[in-house]
Amino acid sequence: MKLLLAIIQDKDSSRLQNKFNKENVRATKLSTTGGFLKSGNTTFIIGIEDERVEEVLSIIKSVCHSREQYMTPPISLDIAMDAHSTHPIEIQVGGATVFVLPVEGFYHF
Ligand code: 2BA
Repeated sequence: MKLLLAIIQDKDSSRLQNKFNKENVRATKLSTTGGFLKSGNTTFIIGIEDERVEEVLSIIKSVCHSREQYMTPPISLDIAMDAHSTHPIEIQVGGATVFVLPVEGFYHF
């Protein structure tokens, strides 16, 4: 068995959840926050048999899209303590960041 941690964009989360239910993939959905953008994203915890890992990865790949997002870097001060205005920069987010971990034990009481 493997544990998948899939960090995806909120916009894709309902569709992914529906697809998991349809394909009988058991998952838990968490509301999370990206460390860089400091905005909301969604993390799915998925416990799945080894032979279904590729299937789950391709479901995630087919549902989750990458999108451009803009962020304004924090105002910086130079050595003379003058504030420099900063311009929004474009950032490519997603489709999905997925970790695949081995599972030592699985208990379902
Ligand atoms: P955030 O940390 O909010 O990052 C959002 C997007 O900002 C990233 O998209 C990436 O394009 C950019 N980014 C992140 N850190 C950066 C940096 N130090 N410099 C420049 N650009 C940076 P994704 O790579 O698609 O990541 C989407 C979300 O997945 C991340 O949201 C974070 O919540 C998670 N994530 C990505 N890599 C991770 C990792 N190695 N460990 C844990 N979580 C990760």
